Parts: sequence; structure tokens; C-alpha cells
Amino acid sequence: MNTNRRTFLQLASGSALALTGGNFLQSCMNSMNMGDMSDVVIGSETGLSLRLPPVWNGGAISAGSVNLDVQNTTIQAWAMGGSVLAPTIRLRKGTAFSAQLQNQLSTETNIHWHGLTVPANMDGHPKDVAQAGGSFAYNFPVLDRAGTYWYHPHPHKNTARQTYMGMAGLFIVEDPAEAALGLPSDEFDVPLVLQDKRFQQVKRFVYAPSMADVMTGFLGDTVFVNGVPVPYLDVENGAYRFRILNGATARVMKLGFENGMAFHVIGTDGGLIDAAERVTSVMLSPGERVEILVDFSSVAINGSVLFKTLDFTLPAAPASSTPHGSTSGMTMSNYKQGVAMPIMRFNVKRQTSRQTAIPTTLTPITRLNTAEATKTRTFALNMEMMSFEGGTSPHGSTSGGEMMRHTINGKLFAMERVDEKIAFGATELWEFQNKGDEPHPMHVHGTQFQVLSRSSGTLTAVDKGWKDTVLVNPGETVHVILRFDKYRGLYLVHCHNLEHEDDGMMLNFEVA
Ligand SMILES: [Cu+2]
Repeated sequence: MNTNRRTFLQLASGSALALTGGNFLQSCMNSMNMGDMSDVVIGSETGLSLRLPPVWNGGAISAGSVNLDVQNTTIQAWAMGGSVLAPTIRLRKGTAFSAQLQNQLSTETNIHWHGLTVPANMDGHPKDVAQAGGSFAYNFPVLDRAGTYWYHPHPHKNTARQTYMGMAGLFIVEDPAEAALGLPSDEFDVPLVLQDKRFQQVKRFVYAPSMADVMTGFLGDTVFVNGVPVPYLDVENGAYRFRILNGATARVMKLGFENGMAFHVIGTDGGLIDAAERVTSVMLSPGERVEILVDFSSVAINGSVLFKTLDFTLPAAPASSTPHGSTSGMTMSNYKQGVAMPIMRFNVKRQTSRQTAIPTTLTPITRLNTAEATKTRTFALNMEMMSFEGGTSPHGSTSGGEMMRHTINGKLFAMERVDEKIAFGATELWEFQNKGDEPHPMHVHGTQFQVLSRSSGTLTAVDKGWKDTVLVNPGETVHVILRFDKYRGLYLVHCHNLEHEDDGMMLNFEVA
């Protein structure tokens, strides 16, 4: 690892790269044969029971340090509301939400209400923070339909670290249309927040991305579920609703069961889809949610089934689309996307007394009309050589220079610069064009959107509902339609690979 990292730093700062670009770099990396995960031990099942986050009690939300007890080891983490995960906020649509963030950290923080449509000054833009020791009052009406939303910090260049250290929680909205469906509820409605961490060697939460990690994202070796590494849950042999959030900073997951059993996708980022869709796996990128119904009736009493992220290969970008050459060969970290990892085990312990019925229709999605779109915007997602100033690199560099940076339309984030101006009330078509060969989960603040098409083929189950985050694979173009008719002000569009975000892969847009 250290050798790899040192080699990369030399290459990136030396003249060879500047002279010949990425093709030279790629051939160097290919010849170094760094494509395996031989040094990485994947976290296995721990025998720890799944924990459920506490329920928010309506009070202030503190941000501060806490001690977690994991496998008889005390781990220092950062928490919101005193807990990892943070308390689940559960409110009905139409409710007025109000909570004060009290920052007990020694650094600034704030809260982004991921997926919720809130006023711009409540949205957790990095300019709107609670300083160390300070506070920030959040107040907004809950406008969005029933769904599984979430909250996490969004401070400038520090979103990944704070989220990794434990600051994240769910914000569940309920409404009458969803309640009328009679989906599994109470103990049969279970949130699963998935976050991978580098845990096997250190048994602590250490967020220390190398430059290579900034390129790919800080990929871990162990999946934590609701803050517990590879836990188990005892279930009955009936239907469960799982609200799954990929809360990792960077790892794309292909969720499925080890025995290949089918399950139903019922919802995405912005609540339920029109009709349940039967699948045996589903891709979920950082920031995205999927709601699934799982019927354990095919598993014998006292049997069990392992839930995993399955192995997969990312599509490759066409070489012509990467001006600095493919980067697939220069992934210096031994940590890889697409590696199979256990998530949690379900032990079937009891006979259910409930009827298991998968509803055929769920809640209708009102489709936005492309004929009403007044503008098409393109967002080119790239990695290019950029100069940076001394001390500003998120990778700990202290001297300035040139390095590869993740950009949108050739730009790095600037706090005050308005990159796109949008007319209030407008319906628009946005095209996310991935010019590189890393996956970019693209997240839009301030509205929910609908996915229209993928250049690589048909839409998947998680593309079919209301969305705030969409996976854009290497070489792929994804078209979405959005409408900006709730609030005016400054919002963000960014990659939800949080290392990419902190590296500057983010733009401001103003609705006016
Ligand atoms: Cu990205």
C-alpha cells in the first residue's frame, strides 16, 4: 500500500505525467499489476445483533464525539443526536419540522436533509454552517411524499469525513396514500443503513484517504449496518419491508441474497414506485435508497440466509471519451469496487401469523412531461489535470501543483460562484455525461427528479420512482427531468461519492 501510494505520488507530481498524460500513467499502472485485493481482509459475520437507531424525540440535535462499543472495543465516533446511527426522524407529510443543531465538535458542521425539498437556507449548503461550539436552527415544512429520506453533514471539503465517522440518520416521511396499502409495519418495517469502513486492521474509525482513495473513493473492507459490523437479525418466515440506504462514502453495492432468492423493489429515493418489481439483485450507489419487500417463507424455520453485496464489474468507458486516458489501470488502492462482501444474516426463527401479500399496485407516480421542458443542460463528469494551491488539497498535500481532479463541466466547486441559473417554476432536462471510468452517483438538491433514459440500456427498478441521486456509470449518459417550483435560492448538484464531492465535484445552481 505505502509503496503503491508513494509511486503514485511520484508519478502524479513528476514530469512523466505532464509530458505524456494518462496513457503513460495507465501503462505504468497496468504493468504494476495492482488490480487485486490480496492485502484486503473482508469483514465477516460478527454474530452481533442488528441495532435499530433511536427515534428522534423532538429536541435539539447535538453533533459531537461518542464512544461506541463494538466487539469489546471502544471506538471513538462522531454522532448526531448522541447516537450512531443518528435518531430516526419520523414525521407525516405536512408537518412543520424544527430542530436546533448544537455543534459540540471542534470543527464546523451542518445538516443536509437529503432528498427533502426544503428552503435554500435550510438545505445545508456549505456556506450555512454551525461553527465549532455554535448552533444552527432548522425549520421547514415537510412537503415531500412518504419515503425514506436521510440527513448528514455537508460542510466544505469535510462531508466524507463527518459522514464516515458516524454522522448520518434517516428521515422517514409518512402519508395517507402509503398507509392505506397496509405494507409491513412496526417491527416488520426495518431500516438498514449500509456503510463500509476500513476496520479489519485498525478496529477503529480512521478516515485517512490517500490520493488514490480520493480518485476511487475511500472504499472499506467491512459493511456496517446501522453502525454494527456484519450483524444478524432474527426474523419470522413472513414479509418484511426493508428501507435500505447506501450511506457509504463511495462503495456501489449490488444487493442480493447468497441463495439467489428473489425479492420485490417497492420504492426508491422519493418513496414508493407504481408497481412492485421482482428482482434477484439491485444496484445501489452512495446516497440512493431502495425499499424492498422480502418474503422469508422460502427459508426453513431455523434456517438462515445471507444478504450481501454481490461481485460485479463496472462497465468500461470508451477510451476516446477519457482525454487523460483510462484510469482503470491506475487504481492504486487495493480496495476495489465490485467486490463481494457479506452485509448481514437473517435467521428465520418463527412461524409468521401474518398474511404475506405483495401489493401489485403501490402509489402512482405523476410523470413529468418532457414537452413542458424549457431547457436542456449537460453536466460533463470528468477527471482532468488541474492546478491546486498549497494546502488546499483534500489529500493532505501542503504544496501546490498539478493533479487529477474530479470536475463537472471542467469546473471545481466554488462556494459563491453561480454555475447554472434556473427560472423558478421551470421544467428542465438534465444530461449527466460520464466521460471517465469511475461511477458517479449524481445528487441534486432542492427537488426530486425522474430518470428518462440511460445510454447503456433500459432503466433498472431503482430508476423508476422519484429520485434525488442517480448512478451514472463509466461512459454512460443519463437523462433526467426535473421541475423547480418549490423554492428559490442557491442549491447544489454534486457527485455523492463523498471523496469526489470533497475534491470539488460539485456546482451551485440558483433558482430565481
Ligand atoms: Cu464521482
